[in-house]
Amino acid sequence: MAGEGDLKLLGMVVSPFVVRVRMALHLKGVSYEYIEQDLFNKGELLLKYNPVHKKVPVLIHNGKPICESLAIVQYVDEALAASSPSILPADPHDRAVGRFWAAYVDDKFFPAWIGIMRAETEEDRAKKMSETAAVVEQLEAALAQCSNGKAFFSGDSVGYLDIAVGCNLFWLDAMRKMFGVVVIDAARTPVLAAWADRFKESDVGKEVLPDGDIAVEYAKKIQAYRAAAAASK
Ligand SMILES: N[C@@H](CCC(=O)N[C@@H](CS)C(=O)NCC(=O)O)C(=O)O
Repeated sequence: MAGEGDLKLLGMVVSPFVVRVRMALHLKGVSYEYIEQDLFNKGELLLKYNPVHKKVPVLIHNGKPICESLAIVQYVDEALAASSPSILPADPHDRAVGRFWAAYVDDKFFPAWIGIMRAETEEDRAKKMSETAAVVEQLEAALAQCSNGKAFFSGDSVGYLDIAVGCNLFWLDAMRKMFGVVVIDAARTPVLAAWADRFKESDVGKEVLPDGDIAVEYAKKIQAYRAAAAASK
């Protein structure tokens, strides 16, 4: 692993945004200190280095913070381990298309699957599932557009859009275990489903993607916390 000065990552183990950054650091082969944050009781470091949003991830490079996972991934790509292959595509149009779809993932896909997770009735969950299915169909089209028939969004190997989407996959596994729902359905979106299997089997998938069970445990803790808060009202 390459040394790049003092590099710290403020994170939370089940945050897909943090996982995304860990994937970028792994792809670049960069070593760093990981500091887990308690988001129910935010610590001094997080408040100091991300005073605007007070959210993880925050990468601190030689004392200077970078916030927002997609901005961090780009920073990691541009500023660290220059001799490692790039995460973002080299071609400016491909980069712009990658950024467009990464923004779509965060603006549409993440809120869609979180909606399934947070649904309070089966009826609501079914409604959120069908909203999410429409978003997933767009991602299937994005994969066809970006991959040119190759194994990953970025071509023959994992890159920017692969980690932008792939960091969410362990939560989809958790929801399958918790509610029996299949968000990336091989019957509706076969190309994306095959990509998801390949991504999980890739080096970065195996080394960095958390196990779905960790997300199940976390979701149960949140449910208990919300139930206790509602009962004490
Ligand atoms: N757009 C941000 C999202 C980061 C985010 O939502 N982080 C969550 C954890 S998954 C967080 O820190 N939440 C704390 C809070 O909302 O107070 C990014 O891409 O980094």
